[in-house]
Amino acid sequence: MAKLEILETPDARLKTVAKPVEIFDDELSRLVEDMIETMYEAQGIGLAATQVNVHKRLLVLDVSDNQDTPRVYINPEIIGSEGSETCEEGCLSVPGIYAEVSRAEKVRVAARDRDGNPFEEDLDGMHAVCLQHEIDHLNGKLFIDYLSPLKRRMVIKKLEKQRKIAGEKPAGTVF
Ligand code: GNR
Ligand code: NI
Repeated sequence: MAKLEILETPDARLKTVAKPVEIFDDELSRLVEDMIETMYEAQGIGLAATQVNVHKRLLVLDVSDNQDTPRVYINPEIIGSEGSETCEEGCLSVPGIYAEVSRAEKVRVAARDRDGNPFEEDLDGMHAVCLQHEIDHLNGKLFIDYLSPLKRRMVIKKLEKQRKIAGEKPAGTVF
């Protein structure tokens, strides 16, 4: 198993629209396992292939309390939705930023599992929020794209500042 590198905004590769998975083979299974491991290591509740620079329609998530129930969605499609709900979101590709986003409250999703078998599910709560967030990644979209232009500029400024601080040597360190 291998931990994968997670792309961070403003990396243009995060804007790539992912292509459907056509071949369900061992290579895909390995990618699924690596994505699950990467999600847990990064302490995320979801991860889209786009975030690890693989532009295939595949995502993993785990919204369970004990982080012991990974779920895999390949070629996911939202085939029904109802209601709307606002939730504070974060993203491994937008570190340190949290903002309220409004999405469908309940969704019905059609997808395939890692063996290529189709399934459908009705989701709500955090499961529905996370699935919609991950499908956005597959379409090249980030949660900050929903913010007003002003708020988004503030977020980008904050990210630049965070990055500058992270790149500085800690005070007193002699190299
Ligand atoms: O870890 C994550 N937490 C989260 C919180 C609220 C709404 C969505 C998410 S997904 C995010 C992991 C991530 O960036 N997935 O793409
Ligand atoms: Ni994300």
